[in-house]
Amino acid sequence: MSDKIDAVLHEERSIAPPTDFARSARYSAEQYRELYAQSLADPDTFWSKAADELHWFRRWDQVLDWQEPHARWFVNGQTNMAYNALDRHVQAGRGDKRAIVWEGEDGEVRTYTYAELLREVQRAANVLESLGVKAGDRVTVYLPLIPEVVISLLACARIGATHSVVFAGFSVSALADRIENAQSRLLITADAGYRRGAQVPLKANADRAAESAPSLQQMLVVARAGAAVEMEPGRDVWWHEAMAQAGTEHQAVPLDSEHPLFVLYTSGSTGKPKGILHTTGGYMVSLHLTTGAVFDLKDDDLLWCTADVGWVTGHSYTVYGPLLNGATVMIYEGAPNQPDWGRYWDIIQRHKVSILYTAPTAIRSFMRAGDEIPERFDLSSLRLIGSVGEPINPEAWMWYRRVIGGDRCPVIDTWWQTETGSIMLTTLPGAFPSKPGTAGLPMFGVDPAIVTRDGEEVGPGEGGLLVLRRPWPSMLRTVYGDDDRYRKTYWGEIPHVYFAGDGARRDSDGYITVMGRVDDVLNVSGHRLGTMEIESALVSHPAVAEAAVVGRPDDVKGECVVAFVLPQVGHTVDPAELRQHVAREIGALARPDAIYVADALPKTRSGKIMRRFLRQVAAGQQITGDTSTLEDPSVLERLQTTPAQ
Ligand code: 6R9
Repeated sequence: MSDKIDAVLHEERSIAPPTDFARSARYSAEQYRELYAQSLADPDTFWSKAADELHWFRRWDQVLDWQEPHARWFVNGQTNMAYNALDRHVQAGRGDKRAIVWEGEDGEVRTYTYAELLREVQRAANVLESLGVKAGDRVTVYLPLIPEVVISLLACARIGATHSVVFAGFSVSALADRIENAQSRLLITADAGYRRGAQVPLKANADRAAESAPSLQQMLVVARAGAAVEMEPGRDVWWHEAMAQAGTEHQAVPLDSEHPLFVLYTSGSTGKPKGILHTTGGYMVSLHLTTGAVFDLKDDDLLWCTADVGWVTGHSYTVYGPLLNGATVMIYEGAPNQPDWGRYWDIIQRHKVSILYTAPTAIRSFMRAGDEIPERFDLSSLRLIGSVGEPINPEAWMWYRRVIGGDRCPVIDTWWQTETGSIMLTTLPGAFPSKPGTAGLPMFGVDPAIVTRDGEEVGPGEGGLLVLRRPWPSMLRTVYGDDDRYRKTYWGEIPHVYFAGDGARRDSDGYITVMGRVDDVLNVSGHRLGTMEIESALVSHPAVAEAAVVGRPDDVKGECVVAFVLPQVGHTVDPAELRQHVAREIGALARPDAIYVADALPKTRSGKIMRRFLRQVAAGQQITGDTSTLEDPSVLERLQTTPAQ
């Protein structure tokens, strides 16, 4: 893969930041430029200043010790994540401020002030210690999106136990693999969780996983759903019983800056999931900085990041980043269509959410359901809306801005990864004009480049591989238990730079557009096309709500374009017209050879389209490979019997 990726979709729109927003924004364009320049020219000063905004039990001796590919940040510093996220605010007299507003799928609402959350976390830290959990031990967390998940994470961080969250939608074997890989001694779970009204038997799953995970010694079980479960004497403890007995005093443990904070598993395109390891000090500093800057946080904001805590977005921008900033977060337990597609808008209206951070897959589902649904609600409390997780198609971006943002809220498209820990690329709201579908500029200290396989930079507008040329505080430290895989995957592909695995291009203003995973690139008649651009062209047709594009081997062209499309509700897709539309938007080169009109696409539980299965469908092959991370495996069966048009 030595070639460049052709950039074919020409998006010319640029939307200036609203004047009101810009006037009170944290950063102007000039301030950003000055600080960004400093962050590269004098990183020691820049990062020392950022770290000094937090509490350290012992100050660091050195900002960065870089022995490629291993970084140590804030060397020999001692701090504590939970202390900075909670105690610091309570001690400063902000204990009465709301930390969490939580809403269950059934409508129950619970709020925690900072003082209340601190008490719960202190109790939970005492519970963990009474179970014998010590700094350095691993704790797997398999919980629904309820306040106890936040309390568990912070309690682990408080005592120095390394948490490993496994999304509650994952299967028994996925859970067992992750417990085993992390060698966790404790599992925190619940009797059951709710998913679209139905109960998910978490404790029963955990019991089965425990059979093949010998490291596991104990289970702490939250009573969430009143489900009947078996409690194994000597191994299983009810959360509420243990919490009732625990004291509310607990001193946060001073931990080395490089103390492991969490492991989070992310699927590689091949092989077993990788346990991405993050440590304490650098992650904390990056999260404190980026949450304040990117979301332009104000004291009275209510920030709603819709991601489950099972994903990195939930770790970073539901839990750690906002709490480090003393912000109030909205957390909603359930699905966006419970009881109907108006649920998010109802939550925003009732709780007066001011910042919404969600994923393109959700945005496209809302588009598909129709404008009339959000239009029934008062969304005027919103002042900023954001997107993360996938490339956002320009049409979805425009829809998001118009229908949800009322043509008033800046839209931030944020590119980052489980591995990067925090937001790497975005357009700071209020400082710069946004371009639909384009993430934008690097965050402080981030040094991106677009290169060929040989590491040579490509010119403006040309597509290539996205790399980061220097370490940043919240970068992954290794792949848990497999440092070799860390070296090879991230620092071994292209010499001396971090390889993100994504294709991207940079325009003459320096804005970077991320075009998707490099594995998803097509080669049509010698032109390398990113799937995202063809998908964006498809979605810009009024009859198409969502699209996924893959390549199919072709004798003549090398590869040809195969499109899977979901019709917009109330529309029918005319394949001939759609082909013409793509040809008009991008060029004849990208015209799909085959179009499948589908009722759903195969997605992971975090909403990312799994194109490798679509490639198999398109080629008429058997489905092979691990389908365990799919939200709904039956989608594949249906697609296999759908005729291509
Ligand atoms: C935070 C998160 C990472 C991959 C990443 C890229 C894709 C995320 C994106 C984006 C284009 C954006 N991605 N944000 N692509 N524009 N704004 O999603 O982490 O689950 O590890 O996924 O998601 O392909 O490499 P993670």
